[in-house]
Amino acid sequence: MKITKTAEQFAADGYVVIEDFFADELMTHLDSVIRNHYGDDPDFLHDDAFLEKSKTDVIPWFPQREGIHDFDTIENDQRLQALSEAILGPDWYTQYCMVMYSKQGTSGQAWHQDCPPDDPLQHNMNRLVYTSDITDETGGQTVVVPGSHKRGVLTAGDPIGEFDDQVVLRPKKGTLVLLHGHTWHRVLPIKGAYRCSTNYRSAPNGTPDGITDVCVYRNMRYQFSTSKVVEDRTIRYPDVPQAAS
Ligand SMILES: O=C(O)CCC(=O)C(=O)O
Ligand SMILES: [Fe+2]
Repeated sequence: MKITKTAEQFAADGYVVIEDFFADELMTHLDSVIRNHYGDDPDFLHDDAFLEKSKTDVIPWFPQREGIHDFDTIENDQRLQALSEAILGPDWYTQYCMVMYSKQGTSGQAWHQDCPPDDPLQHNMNRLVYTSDITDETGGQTVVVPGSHKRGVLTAGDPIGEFDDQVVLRPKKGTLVLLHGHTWHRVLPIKGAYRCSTNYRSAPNGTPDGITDVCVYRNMRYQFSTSKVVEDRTIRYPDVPQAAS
């Protein structure tokens, strides 16, 4: 892996995919820790209104906050740290390690930006690790719009519509995906038994800790800490002209 080239590619595209980054045994182990934690039928954390409006069906888990250390190996990986530093600059920091789990038949995630791009320099970076294969059969593919981290705010519109220039990613077991928080991205519906990714969220030095508290969807800006829609972005069509009486 050429660190400088990878960082340049990230700067241009707003994401980068590196296959076979993590060893198979480590992935198998973490996948089983994740499956054991969630069990067969985990409950959704968010309220129904959020699930309905956001078209987002993920159940987050923060293992390190519960004293589970299995996930530290990735956090401490020297290659991942060097790559993070090359992209985020000196004194970048880790925000948290979050597992995101979705059940079979759920809708994945609608298009979003993890944080508002109002200030282009303030952003998070997702360091996504996949502990099992994501294929067209399992569903749950991650979809990105290359270069969209430089296009400002995600356009309002259909929360799950397609973009002409979208690219579908099918990360395999052991793949690392680095994803800029302003890049337009989504997750397709889940067809397999379950779908999970583990995100080691990070940010450049000086980025506020709560940078991802407000998420931008195509139909709203949503604040997680207050469970509130802070901006309605639903497209309103002009009124049909009234016939003269
Ligand atoms: O799980 C994925 O592939 C993407 C998850 C995501 O949207 C994120 O980590 O912000
Ligand atoms: Fe995201």
